[in-house]
Amino acid sequence: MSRIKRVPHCSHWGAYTILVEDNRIVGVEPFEHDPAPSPIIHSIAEWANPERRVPRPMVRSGWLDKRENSDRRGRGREKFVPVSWDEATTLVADEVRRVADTFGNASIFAGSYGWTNSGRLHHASSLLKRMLNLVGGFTRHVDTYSIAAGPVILRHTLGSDDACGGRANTLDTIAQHTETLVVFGALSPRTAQNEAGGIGSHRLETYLRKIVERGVKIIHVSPLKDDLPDWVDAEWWPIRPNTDTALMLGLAGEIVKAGRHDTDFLARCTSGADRLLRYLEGKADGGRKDALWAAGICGLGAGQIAELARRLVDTRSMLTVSWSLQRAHHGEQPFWAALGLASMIGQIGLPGGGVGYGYASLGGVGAPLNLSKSPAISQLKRPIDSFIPVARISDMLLNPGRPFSYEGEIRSYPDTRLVYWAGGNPYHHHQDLNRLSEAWTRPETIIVQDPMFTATAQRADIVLPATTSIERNDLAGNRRSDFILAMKKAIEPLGEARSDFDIFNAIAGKLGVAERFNEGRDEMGWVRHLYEACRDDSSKRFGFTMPEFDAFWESGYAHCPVKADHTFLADFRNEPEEHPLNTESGKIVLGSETLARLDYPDCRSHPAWIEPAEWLGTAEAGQMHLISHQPAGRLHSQLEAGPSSRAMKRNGREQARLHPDDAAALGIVDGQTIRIWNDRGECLATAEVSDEVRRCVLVLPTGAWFTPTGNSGLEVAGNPNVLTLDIGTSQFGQGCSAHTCLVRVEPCPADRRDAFEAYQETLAALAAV
Ligand SMILES: Nc1nc2c(c(=O)[nH]1)N[C@H]1C(S)=C(S)[C@@H](COP(=O)(O)OP(=O)(O)OC[C@H]3O[C@@H](n4cnc5c(=O)[nH]c(N)nc54)[C@H](O)[C@@H]3O)O[C@H]1N2
Ligand SMILES: Nc1nc2c(c(=O)[nH]1)N[C@H]1C(S)=C(S)[C@@H](COP(=O)(O)OP(=O)(O)OC[C@H]3O[C@@H](n4cnc5c(=O)[nH]c(N)nc54)[C@H](O)[C@@H]3O)O[C@H]1N2
Ligand SMILES: [Mo]
Repeated sequence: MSRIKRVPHCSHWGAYTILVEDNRIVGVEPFEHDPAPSPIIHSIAEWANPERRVPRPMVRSGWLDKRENSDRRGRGREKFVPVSWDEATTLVADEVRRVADTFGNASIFAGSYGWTNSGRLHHASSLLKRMLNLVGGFTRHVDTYSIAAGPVILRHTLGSDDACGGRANTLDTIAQHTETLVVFGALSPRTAQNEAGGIGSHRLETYLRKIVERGVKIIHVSPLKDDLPDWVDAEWWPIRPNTDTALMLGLAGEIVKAGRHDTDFLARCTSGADRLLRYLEGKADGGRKDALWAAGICGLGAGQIAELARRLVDTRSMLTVSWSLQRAHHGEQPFWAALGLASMIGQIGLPGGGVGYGYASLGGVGAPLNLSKSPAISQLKRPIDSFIPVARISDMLLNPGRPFSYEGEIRSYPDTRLVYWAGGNPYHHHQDLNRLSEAWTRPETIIVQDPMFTATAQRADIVLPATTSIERNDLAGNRRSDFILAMKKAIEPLGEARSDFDIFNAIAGKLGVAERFNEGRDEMGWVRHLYEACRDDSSKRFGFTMPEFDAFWESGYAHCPVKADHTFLADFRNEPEEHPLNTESGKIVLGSETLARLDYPDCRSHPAWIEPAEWLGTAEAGQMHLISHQPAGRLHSQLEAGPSSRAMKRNGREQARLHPDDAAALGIVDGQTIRIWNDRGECLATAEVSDEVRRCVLVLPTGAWFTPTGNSGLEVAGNPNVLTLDIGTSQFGQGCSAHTCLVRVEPCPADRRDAFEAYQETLAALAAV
């Protein structure tokens, strides 16, 4: 008779106990200390479904024959040939050596962006970088798809990116002190489900309930009403996408026009305020920036804007800005303009006042700050300094040697010969996937290491099957989580899959650096070692005792030392000279000497409204603004076939939300298949007609597995990245501009539907190795 085993585990969406019987997952129970567990925990059994897994190491047939001289357009078309692990790791090691010796290590691109699993030992891209740093290095990436424009501009204007990395005012102080809360974007349990590296307790709703109980006045600025839960009593301002900068500057200008800006705060704590004031007063480029000016751009009422401007200075006011706002063309501006507005109000550094970024974008932003070290395996020292801004991958592959600018410097793209991706899915995350497909034909060799046979893995030359986290031991934790959590092995590896650590250790062996890679530790040796480093740190620096390793491993969790009730920049506000910021002036930069010198038209010397490349202000009749936000029932493309993800689909496709008036005008009814297209691509989705969406806006979540069909390339699963725009936010930040995108929509023409079935056959043939 078999017995049910209880196995503590954790993922980016939280901790849970896996119930296992005979190597099968028979249930999942939420973590006892989690007040609001994520439904995604009930999808994890899908990892054990062999249908979407890479069964064994495989090599594309054309590459096996001709290596670097293969026809690279065979990627995603030719059959894969199974090989042994020994053969696969030899091929990989030989390729690393060949490219490094012939072209130099910068020709190896191992940025390998992606969320992988929450385990801190088997963190695929960290291990890849650790291995390659032992053999001469690689070209990496800087910043993330989540945030790039934002942290770049904040590092320059606040001296660090703490304000968008979860180190601004904690939500408990906002719940206690704020009187007027302006939410730009979302404060949503949808996104707060996840935290990079795991989360113990989901507390957003607890704080939101306190905010609601205290009767805080909430203004919600977003094209989508359900970016706030429906039980939060807020005034919804359905703004035109990508125009928040104008609203912020209009509010600031209105405050200045009334002479109510905090001149004392501006003088003591900011530099270059004159540049911004001149612009707001219309002395720089003609027009005064006030409520009327903003209303015309944002599609809101001038009266409500003027009234809010008064409220912001009359009450304790806090601005929260979602990360999504900077994932758009000129994404630096809303982050900087919010800082400009908060400086005019003058409440930065007061409890419940000022500005913060990314609340609820991840579950730990706004939670009490985790003070001690969080577990991480070292990537070791970098022998070379070659990088690209993360979202410039297609630009890099298409334009070797071409110069690019970033943070005020000019560098050039390397000549990429080898791409190694472990734990990320560019055919999920990158914009303009048809352009990426062209760029993908450029490197000589592409290696992908993933448990799943993703669109990216299907387009590789060498595919290495990694285990999922439930097939090995690890630990989770990060600087925004109040717990370190055990991730114990629940089931045996599927097929021939091996852990990321074992795969890289084997390749390191073939490259002659295994001892330095593994430092003599095996899996459990490392798990223990990473935990002990955190335990030591919390005891030495904070006198906080975490349990011994064995007790932690047995119970599945350990508390970390945290600081609640945190007010960002309180010390700086009180004594700016004693606590200078790491900026050009030591103060908050509202007018930048550096940017004045650089003289970029797309990132000027003060926060400014600069029209995005695509927006409703210049749209033709019938064009709609596409918002491709984060999917509710999964993390990105992960567990896309799991029950929590499938529950969000209709007719097997992602749902695209649009306003009833737009639907009526376009002849679309709820539940109908629609075709969405622009010059870059086309996809299908199921229409969901809803009055929670602003007019002329279409909301289609990311994460559907990229499924292009036959010759037309029509994408049939509903992946918005066939439509999105692949340009940098500006020459300064070079972030991704996913949220800047115009599309057209129509009921799906009948002939397009058959393409779906045809493609299913192609896929089945490809997988049959
Ligand atoms: N249009 C549009 N596009 C966007 C965004 C948007 O708002 N709009 N958002 C962007 C953002 S913020 C982000 S962060 C990115 C996310 O982009 P990604 O992080 O690339 O997306 P994931 O689907 O999480 O990809 C993780 C991959 O790791 C694999 N994996 C999981 N566990 C393991 C493991 O243990 N080992 C290995 N080797 N692999 C593993 C998974 O199977 C999956 O293929 O998408 C970006 N793309
Ligand atoms: N369930 C789930 N949660 C996730 C993820 C996931 O894949 N699934 N991914 C995680 C990751 S990697 C990240 S980086 C975060 C991202 O966190 P966010 O960037 O905060 O999330 P998004 O869903 O992209 O955007 C939030 C909302 O911003 C609004 N918005 C978009 N453009 C504009 C605009 O121009 N103006 C205004 N005012 N609002 C706008 C949209 O209505 C959208 O719903 O989410 C994390 N959380
Ligand atoms: Mo992200």
